[in-house]
Amino acid sequence: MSPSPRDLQTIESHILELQRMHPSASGDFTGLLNDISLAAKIISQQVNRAGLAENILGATGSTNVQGEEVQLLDEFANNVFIKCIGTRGQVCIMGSEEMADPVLVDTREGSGSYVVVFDPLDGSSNIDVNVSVGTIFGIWRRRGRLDRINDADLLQPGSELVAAGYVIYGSSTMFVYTAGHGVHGFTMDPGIGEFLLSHENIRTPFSACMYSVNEAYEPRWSEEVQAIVRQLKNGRDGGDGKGMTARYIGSLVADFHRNLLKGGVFLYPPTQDRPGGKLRLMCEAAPMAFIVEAAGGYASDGTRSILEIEPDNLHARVPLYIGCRDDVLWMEKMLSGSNGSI
Ligand code: P6P
Repeated sequence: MSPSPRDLQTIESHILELQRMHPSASGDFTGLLNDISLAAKIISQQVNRAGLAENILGATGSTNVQGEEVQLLDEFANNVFIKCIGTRGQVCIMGSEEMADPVLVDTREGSGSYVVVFDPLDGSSNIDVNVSVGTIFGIWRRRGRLDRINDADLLQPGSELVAAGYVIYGSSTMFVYTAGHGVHGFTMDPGIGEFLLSHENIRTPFSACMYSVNEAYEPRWSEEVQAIVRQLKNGRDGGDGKGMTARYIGSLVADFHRNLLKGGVFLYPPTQDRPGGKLRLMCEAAPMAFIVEAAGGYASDGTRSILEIEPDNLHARVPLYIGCRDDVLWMEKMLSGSNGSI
């Protein structure tokens, strides 16, 4: 059966359609999203060769601002992102999970309307064992037309995002994004090197059938979190006794993507040694919260919506409960007595 015209929609044409919805658009946003999809194609090509290519696998021997061992592919992905989005004039600040400080792209008055914060290769410790990894990005609009860029432009809450997305480098490479008009997924056709629309207007189920959490940390959780996970397994107290199944990959993009499509909840609660949680607000939690809410889900730090949180620094960390709306709201209620802390 010949594919319908819709079947052959590339990400570029999809983004252009979005631009047509805003007649006054300058085309900068369209260009930026296309630059990000170009970066994704380049990173995908290297990730898919990781086992074969010389000096692609393994660690660089350095650690990043997070104190994590930097993989060679982390560094590659970070450089690709900076080259693809930092040289076209749409961006005024870039923040990366791999870099301690933000990169100011241009301080001239009136240039660079957008701020991009990204995790170039999330879950990269899984690369050497061929487990899916991903890229996460959030796009904010510059707040003021100032002659100097400042923290007010960079440190914005998720509620101010204009777009967010992720790329999952898995059995296939998928680019998933929202610009506030639904969540749409594009699958890479390696034969033509294009992302083609494959999952239009993704909606996540209201209730979850699976939960994702690293249960090795159970002894270090609060009693409230321990009670939540017990009830995720066995069914909510007073409910039908039907519990959920467990799925945990240890790569946020992979766990999030599966839960988004199938209906699940992902938890990264605070622990005694990590009272603020592990995941980064600006380059992980906020973009994923923006996406899941656009798909009908919800994301919380245990006390409030992730999208409400004003970051106090680029690398601020938060506890994260994200996925099907009914289950995350229930978890927030269960935690309300503990105000989410340990
Ligand atoms: P843990 C990867 O390092 C990451 O940032 C996320 O992709 C993932 O969800 C989480 O950390 C896994 O953390 O402590 O379970 O290994």
